[in-house]
Amino acid sequence: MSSNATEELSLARTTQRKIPVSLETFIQNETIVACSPGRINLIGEHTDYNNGFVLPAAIDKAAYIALTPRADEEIHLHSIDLNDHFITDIHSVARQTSKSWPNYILGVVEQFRKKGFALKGFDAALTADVPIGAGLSSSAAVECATAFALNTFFQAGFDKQTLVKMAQKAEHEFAGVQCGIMDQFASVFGKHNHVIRLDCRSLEYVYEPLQMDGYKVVLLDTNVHHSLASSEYNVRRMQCEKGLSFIQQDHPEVKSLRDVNVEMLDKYVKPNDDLIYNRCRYVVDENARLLAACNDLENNDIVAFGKKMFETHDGLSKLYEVSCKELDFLVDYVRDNPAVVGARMMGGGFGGCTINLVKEDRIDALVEDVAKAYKQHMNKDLKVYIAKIEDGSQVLKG
Ligand code: GAF
Repeated sequence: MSSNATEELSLARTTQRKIPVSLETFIQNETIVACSPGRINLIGEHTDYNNGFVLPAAIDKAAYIALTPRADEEIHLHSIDLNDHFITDIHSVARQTSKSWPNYILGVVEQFRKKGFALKGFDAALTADVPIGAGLSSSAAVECATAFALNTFFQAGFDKQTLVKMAQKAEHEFAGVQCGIMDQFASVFGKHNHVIRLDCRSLEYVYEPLQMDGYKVVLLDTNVHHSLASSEYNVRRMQCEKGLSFIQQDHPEVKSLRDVNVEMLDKYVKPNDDLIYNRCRYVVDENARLLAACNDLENNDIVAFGKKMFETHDGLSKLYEVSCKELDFLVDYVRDNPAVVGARMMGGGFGGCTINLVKEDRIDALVEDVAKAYKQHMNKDLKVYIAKIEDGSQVLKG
């Protein structure tokens, strides 16, 4: 981190995103346009639903929704990117099994209904440049953009935290993933060039300036998304709860894995179940690792921070078992490369991106090398994104 005045000034800048050209034909006088970004997470993976800490940031890639009131009671959804249309009416808002994308909008509509708002007909057009299945939380981006647009539509006046929780509920109830709060929180609360150190229990947070002199956050996309991602995610959540229940028999005051230490795991979980022990051990280690990594950031010790990212990956791969051969390959391949100080899989797992801290002047050479090796060993094309850290949700036209 730097105390340089010019840099501090530029860190404080906010970004006004622009309405995508593809959305323009869907905009009339009374149309509301909102957007919400995808996210990265520097460290603290699978800790959010264990009431622990996370260190995410919102990125430049976002979902945009244009919402126009209709005179009738119908809801017409249009996905510009998928060139797909979905029609329902205000009395039939329900989780869809035939196609998934409408769920991310309808799930949020349902949350407004549950809060007592009488639904009204509308047209919604959606476009996003957050890659789907890349672990950058395209679903949270759509949910949060929808929540922001509907907040204006209903003149509901909900604060950001309420909208985050409504978007998370939509993911639980309509997408069927029992996610934690990280993705929606980062999407809404993101801040230009800052990471969010979020306590997922109290929802207290601090913005830490992300200044990594000479390094950049590079995302290497495996281009795979294994289908067990959401089912295994829910299984991990249950496994954490199971581990907790062993401890709670003697320690009812312990409310989540965030309150647990290794001694407790050794005493109460290990004798009962080795697999559950491994899952819980990863979470307990990761929470401690995140807190130590925050000190590294404070001390501007990017090398120490990066080392912890590799440790996180090893825990996710071997103890938590949410990695896959493509993610492991990408992390192992850069492990001893002096241009890379840290790398790990990011997000829920079973595909998507690795997050890498790479020396700026070595990025091109690294990408060329990794892409070639990835093609050779995994027979797949690598996609690469340089993460730009931007602001969270915005209403672009109210
Ligand atoms: C997914 C979930 F949506 C988040 O809540 C979080 O648990 C993450 O996986 C893993 O850290 O993105």
